[in-house]
Amino acid sequence: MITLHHVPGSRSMRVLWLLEEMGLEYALRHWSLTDGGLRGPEFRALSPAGRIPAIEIDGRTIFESGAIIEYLTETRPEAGLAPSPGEPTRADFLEWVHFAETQANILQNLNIHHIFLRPVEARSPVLTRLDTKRLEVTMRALEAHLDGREYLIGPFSGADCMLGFNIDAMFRFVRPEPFPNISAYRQRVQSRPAYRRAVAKGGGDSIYSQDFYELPDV
Ligand SMILES: N[C@@H](CCC(=O)N[C@@H](CS)C(=O)NCC(=O)O)C(=O)O
Repeated sequence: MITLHHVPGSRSMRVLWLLEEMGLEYALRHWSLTDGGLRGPEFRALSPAGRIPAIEIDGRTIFESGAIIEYLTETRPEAGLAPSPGEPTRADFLEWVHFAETQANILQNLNIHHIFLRPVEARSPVLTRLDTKRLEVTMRALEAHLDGREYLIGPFSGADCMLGFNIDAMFRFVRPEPFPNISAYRQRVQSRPAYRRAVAKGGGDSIYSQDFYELPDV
C-alpha cells in the first residue's frame, strides 16, 4: 500500500493529484504545518528537512515532490504521464518539473511575508515586493510558454501536476488579467476529474484567508 503524508493545500497536493491521475490506490496520513509535528522524530525519519510531502512506496520512503513525481511516472510508465529517459521531450518534462519548484519557493516566501511571519512588524515590505517581482518573471515565462499549448509538454503529464498546483497561489499575489494563457490553463487542469477527486479526498487550501494579498507600501 502507498501512504502519502499530506497537508491540505500544500505541495503534497501535487502527488495526490498524480496518484489520482494514475488510478493508484493509496492511504493519506494528515499532518499540520503549524502544530510542530513536522519537526518531530517520527516525521523527520520520513523527510529529513521536516517538509511535506513524503511518500511510502515500494518498500521505501521518498521525500521532495519533484522526486516523487519523477519516480512515480518512471516506475509506472503504463500510465503514460511522462516521456521516458531518452525520448525527445524528456528534457522538457524535467525542465517544467523543476521550474515548478523554483516558482513554489518564491510562493513560499510570499506566504511567509504575507501570512506566517510574526510579529507583523518583522515583515519586510522590500522583500515582499522583490519576491512579487520574481514571481511575475516566472509567470511571464509560463504565459509565453503556454501560448498555443494545452499542457506544458504536449500531452498532460506529471509536470502539469507539479506546476498546476502553483496556480491558485500565484493569483493570490499577482492579478490574473495580464495572464490569459495561465488563466485558461488553470481552468483546463482544474476541471480534470482526477484534480477534483484529489481536492475532494485531500481537502482544499488550508493556508489562505484572503483572495488577494496587496503589496505593502514601502
Ligand atoms: N522542495 C520541497 C519543498 C517541500 C516544502 O517546503 N513543503 C512545505 C509545504 S508546501 C513544508 O513542508 N513546509 C513546512 C516548513 O517549512 O516548515 C518539495 O518540493 O517537496
